[in-house]
Amino acid sequence: KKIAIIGVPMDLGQLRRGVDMGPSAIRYAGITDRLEALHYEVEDCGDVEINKTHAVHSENTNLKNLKAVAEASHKLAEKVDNVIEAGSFPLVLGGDHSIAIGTLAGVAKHYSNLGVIWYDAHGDLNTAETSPTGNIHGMPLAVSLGLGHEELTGIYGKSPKVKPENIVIIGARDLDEGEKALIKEKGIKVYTMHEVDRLGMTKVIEETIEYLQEKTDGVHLSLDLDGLDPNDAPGVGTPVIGGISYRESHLAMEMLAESGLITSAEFVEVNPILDEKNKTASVAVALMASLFGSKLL
Ligand code: DIR
Ligand code: MN
Ligand code: MN
Ligand code: MN
Repeated sequence: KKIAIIGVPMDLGQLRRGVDMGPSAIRYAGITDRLEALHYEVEDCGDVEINKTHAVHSENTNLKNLKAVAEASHKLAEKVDNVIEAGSFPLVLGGDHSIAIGTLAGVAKHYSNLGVIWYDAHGDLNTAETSPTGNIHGMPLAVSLGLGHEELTGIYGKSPKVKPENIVIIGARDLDEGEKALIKEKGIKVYTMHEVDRLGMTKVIEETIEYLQEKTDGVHLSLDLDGLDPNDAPGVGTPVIGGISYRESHLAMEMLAESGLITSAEFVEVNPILDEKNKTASVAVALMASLFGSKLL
């Protein structure tokens, strides 16, 4: 039972500075100690280097900081690949959600039918054509489906990295028009907040496990802290009211832990500058502990 922590101090996938300090904030909140207390062998691999001097606007595209994001994604993919190769569970700490492009590229090399649980207020299914912002953190799931700029879809091997029928989005409540169209076109399974309210988190996770269990050979959890309600996770760049509660999120992590389904994970968008006394990083650490089997009794 080995876990490898990989920090990604990336803030170029969106416009609010400070999310690059997410990995530090999560380490400060005690992630290594929490996981070691659960009897895991934890290796902190340090941070992927982000070249901020490449953070310039590319020509012929509205994608902000494309070069820097692509370069970091490649480095992260390589790191994740090596960690899995060495027999460890990759636990990636963000950084903005653009890093999922690299994480999924590295993970996808090891599975022929990778499943993805996307826990987020947003769909992250925009492309350069549909994005209202040009921010790449709103695009990583589309990129992993093979949609978007080839400098991103082409990172680290085959594209697509994941099939639409192997994706489950949980917590969505701010979907852009192009994202809604893509969800319908591809038949992607989405539990918006409507379904979370209506079914309850127990049913949502039971159905998610049943949906992915048979057809996948590995499942990646990509958890954007803005999936949670801003009252519980205020330190995020794009908060959306009416989100998943702290307890519902723990329940989800606990059920996923019991299922043994998850083979890699990332926790992203923790911005300590926007936070209240490192509350959001602490919530992230608590959720990671639940994901790795921590119980109340
Ligand atoms: C928005 C925000 N849909 C965009 N996306 C965010 O810029 O594409 N994703 N915040 O987590
Ligand atoms: Mn996101
Ligand atoms: Mn989000
Ligand atoms: Mn939006």
